[in-house]
Amino acid sequence: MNAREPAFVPTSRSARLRQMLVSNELEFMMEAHNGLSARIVREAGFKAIWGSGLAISAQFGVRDNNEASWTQVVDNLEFMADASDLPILLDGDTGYGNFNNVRRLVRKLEQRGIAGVCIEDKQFPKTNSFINGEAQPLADMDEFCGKIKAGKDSQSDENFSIVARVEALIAGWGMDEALRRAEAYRQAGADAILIHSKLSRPDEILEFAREWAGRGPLVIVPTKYYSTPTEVFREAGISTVIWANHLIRAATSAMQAVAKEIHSSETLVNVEDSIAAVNEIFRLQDADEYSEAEDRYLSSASAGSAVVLAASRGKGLEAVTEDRPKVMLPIAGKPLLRWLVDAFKKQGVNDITVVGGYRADAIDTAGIKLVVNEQHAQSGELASLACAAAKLSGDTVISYGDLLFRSYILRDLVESEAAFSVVVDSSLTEAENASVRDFAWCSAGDDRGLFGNKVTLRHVSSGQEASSAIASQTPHGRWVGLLNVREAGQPRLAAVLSQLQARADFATLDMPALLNALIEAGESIEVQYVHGHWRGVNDLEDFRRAGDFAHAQAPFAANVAATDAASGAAQ
Ligand code: SPV
Ligand code: MG
Repeated sequence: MNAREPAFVPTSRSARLRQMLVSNELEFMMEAHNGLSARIVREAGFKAIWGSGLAISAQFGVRDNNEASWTQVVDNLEFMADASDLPILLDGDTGYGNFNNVRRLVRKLEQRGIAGVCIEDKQFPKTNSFINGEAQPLADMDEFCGKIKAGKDSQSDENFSIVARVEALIAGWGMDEALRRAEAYRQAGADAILIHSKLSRPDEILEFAREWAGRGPLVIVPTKYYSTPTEVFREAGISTVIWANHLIRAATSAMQAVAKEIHSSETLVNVEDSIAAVNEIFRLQDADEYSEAEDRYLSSASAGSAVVLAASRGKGLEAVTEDRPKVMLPIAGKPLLRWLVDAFKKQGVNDITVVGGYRADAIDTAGIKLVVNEQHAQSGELASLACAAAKLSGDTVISYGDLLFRSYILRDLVESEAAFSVVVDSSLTEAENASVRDFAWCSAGDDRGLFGNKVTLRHVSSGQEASSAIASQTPHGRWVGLLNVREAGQPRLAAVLSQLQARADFATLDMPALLNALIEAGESIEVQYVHGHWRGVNDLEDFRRAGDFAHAQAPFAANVAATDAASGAAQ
């Protein structure tokens, strides 16, 4: 072959295993014993996996004496084959019975995508070769040849490999017997011979290889003669080296050390930095692929996502927010954020990202993803929103973090088909003081459902603007802090947000600035009017009243009258 031509890599696993066996290069196989270790073997760069009988038994916590049934082994192999696209050579012990068991085993292995099986010339049930190997009876040679023939005759994939393992050296029957058996197995159709030794030096393996003289591929397992330089195997013309049990042993010592440490110290703090991060486990499980598939296949079923802005301490609430952000203030027995998250979940909005800032460490609400606006002290709502830019896809509700509302408000909002829609409270048209923002001017006032008119947003008062022409007119209500963006609106939202991000004063901008920029960019923002039925928590008085409101939202609340009070609701 031309040295510059890349080696042809066959696509099927069985063809790849066969190529490894027959190639003139020294090849290597690494033990794996479950799906996770199979994936780790692939990532380390190995070309094939040894499905070790010892390691698979050990991970089940049973002995290497065929205590795990062969179907349990095959089920385990299925996880390994799913987790890694490498060829797997199963250590099939003695073939789990006579020729007939081997036939069925080969068919089942082919069905599960296993590339080959190694069978050893001992008797069922076997014992690991390193446990009193001399005492173990060998199989009758002719009977074992029948098993090899039966296996080869029952494979439907021509590349499926059967490796015959010669135990004569282990059992103390001598070199001549080992060679006699190996030749018989080759003639019976074995694709390779595994010659096993329990000596700490490679001498008998090397002698065997010399006598064998390249009659067929030779596979070795240097567990006991591990200190032999690999170059020696290469020079001896060995086809494949199996590193047979090193991952189960590595896992065992790591688990023993960590279990012992946690037990004695009664804390996790000493081990956290020296073990795989939970995210590393997720990566090995390919969790990202699941999320992508969810986006692809579940988008219509899922009710979208939410981004909750929760970075602020809360002006006027300093007395109660020393150790927590405003969203973690307790309202009627649970944090404000919990009420909000529960409200989202009730509408099937389960993918909830909260942007924290001030005392984000105190946000420990279950069922959310937390991102942190590290610049919260010097920046405003849009800077916080930008921290969650990656979450702005699909149907998304953007919400202030300090809201309580009746459930129909969110239900109606998420059901809106408009690319952009907001909730405006028409009961609030007068500010208690000039600094209050979020007043909304719309294309028409609230007709309280009489005419079913479509109303759009024209302007929302922002904390930044000095005064605007429209602000001299009475507003139509107050934006409550809920914006629904449909998937179709996301690219436009992203475009407007990035224009604003280019501005020097971006750090000071609030959500109304975004709504106004969308309107200026020609977007239509649908208005859903409500009349009360929500509360914002902006000062101690709001905080006090929010408790009554929240109590009334709880199931079977007695205090229903409190729910209708809308005055003072403010963001
Ligand atoms: C195994 O890995 O289960 C083997 C190799 O059979 S050995 O344990 O070295 O015999
Ligand atoms: Mg074994």
